[in-house]
Amino acid sequence: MARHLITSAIPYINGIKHLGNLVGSQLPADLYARYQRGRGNEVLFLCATDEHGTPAELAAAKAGKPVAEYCAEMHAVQATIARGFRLSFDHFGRSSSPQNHALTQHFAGRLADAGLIREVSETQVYSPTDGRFLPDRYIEGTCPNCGFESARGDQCDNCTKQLDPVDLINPRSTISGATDLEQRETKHLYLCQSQMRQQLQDWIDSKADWPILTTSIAKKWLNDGDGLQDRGITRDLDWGIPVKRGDQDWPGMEGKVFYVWFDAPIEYIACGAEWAEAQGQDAQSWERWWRTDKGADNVTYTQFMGKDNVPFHTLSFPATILGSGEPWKLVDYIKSFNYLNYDGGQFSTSRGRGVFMDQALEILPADYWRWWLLSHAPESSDAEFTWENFQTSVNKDLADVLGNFVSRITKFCRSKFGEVVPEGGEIGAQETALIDALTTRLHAYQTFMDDMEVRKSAQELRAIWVLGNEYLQSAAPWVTIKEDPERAAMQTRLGLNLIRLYAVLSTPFIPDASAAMLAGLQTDDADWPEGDLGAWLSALPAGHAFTVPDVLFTKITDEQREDWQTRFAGIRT
Ligand code: B3M
Ligand code: ZN
Repeated sequence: MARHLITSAIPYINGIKHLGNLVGSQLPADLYARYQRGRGNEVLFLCATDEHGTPAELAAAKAGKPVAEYCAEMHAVQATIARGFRLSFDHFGRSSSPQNHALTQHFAGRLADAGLIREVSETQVYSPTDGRFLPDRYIEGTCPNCGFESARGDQCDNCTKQLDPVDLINPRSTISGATDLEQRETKHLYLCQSQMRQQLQDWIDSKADWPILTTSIAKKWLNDGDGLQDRGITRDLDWGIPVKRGDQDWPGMEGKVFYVWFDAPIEYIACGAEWAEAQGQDAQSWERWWRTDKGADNVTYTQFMGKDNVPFHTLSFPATILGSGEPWKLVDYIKSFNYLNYDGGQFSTSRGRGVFMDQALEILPADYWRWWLLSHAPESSDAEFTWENFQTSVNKDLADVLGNFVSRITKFCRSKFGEVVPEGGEIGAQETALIDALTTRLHAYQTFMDDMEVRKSAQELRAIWVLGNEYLQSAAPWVTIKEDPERAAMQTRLGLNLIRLYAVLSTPFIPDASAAMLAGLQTDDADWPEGDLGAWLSALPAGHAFTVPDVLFTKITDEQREDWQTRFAGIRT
């Protein structure tokens, strides 16, 4: 039994994610986790909310809530939606957990001991009224370029010019409106990534099998003089992980917290510790996944993420791990994704454009979305969601091909033989040919799934469904039964067994429909077809009772499509 550690990029806490976020990390990670479990492997699948940083503080302020309370609430909201999409995390943690506090401080201490952290003095805007240094986004003023009066310290939203807070005319604090802002000296910690260039280069070079999308981004930043600059890992914020060196105070760093991108990836590990605690297990149970000196040397670790997150996972986080000098598990494979666009433009969280995860579940069950998103995953290039394409794909693939097959064969059986698997007859040449074709496609499906080729896996699965339909169409038990009832019984028995095959193979994509198929067949034997497929396809024996399942997928009508198109064209309120 192989062991797979799987993580999805951890979504920011500030708001509900859109379908583009979902297909770029959590959903394909879930596909892979479910597949590996299906193959009988041991899986630990972790995700969490990313709760620190300015965006979390700002969102909490906007909601009029203390930030800790806001994060706790939003974590619960995101967890509920994740369950709605059937994301099968073993644990959905929080980067604000005590485990992540301790581990982040631990890593900082190790890096400092290794001489990989230096202190840098900077001048920064201080607000005496607010009693704190202000991050760029907490300062507004008039844009020196276009005169827009609410330009932010980092950028003018009107003319898009990148700004430095000192450029702003009449700067003021967005917290209090105070204008008595000062420049003050302050110290920050920098991670000396540049010292680790060679080590990171060698590590990336050893990953010849990684997707081009991943390695090209990593190499661009490695070789692009600026990419591997030393990086500030502390911030002047209230909310975050206090800067400490292990469990010791860090003189000069009082009141500062670690930068969100320093602690967020460490949460992957801390989430393992949270999981163990939630199971009532000791440290050994998570360390065997995360420490190569404690069993993780035989773990395969795969990360899933959107392309914008790749530099942090190929350079910064590995710098933290390697720099610690401790035997933490490094990622073995990074599967990254391009962007999903929405109906002629971009999904946008800030502008509320597109379909958000909660809205999606309000209009259709998870499987409809899972199937479309995964079968159109933005792998080799950006992809686009359109309602027409969604309607076509759901109606054809799910309703016409899979749903129709299940309904036809179960209803036919019920009407001619009753709700039991019929007896009699032996498979012939047509069935042998079908089993051969299925075997070939099954192997292709497994290879694509092993390689995380998401779209190709979906195509292969669909082709497997199609084989069943074609067989049913040409075997035509409703005709056969007139002259050769035994043969019709055999055809029907095989058809019912094919439903079980489809349920098992489709679980990673459409878990609810798969469960409904197995429930209809009144079996919970969902073992993956290993070995002789012909034998596997006779596991539901003659005489086994079943019930005709409810319609698996209802078609999307033109009216529904138009209605949704209009409803989601505007701005989410
Ligand atoms: N929260 C960005 C994102 O959700 C960031 C990922 C962190 S992964 C450690 O895309
Ligand atoms: Zn401007």
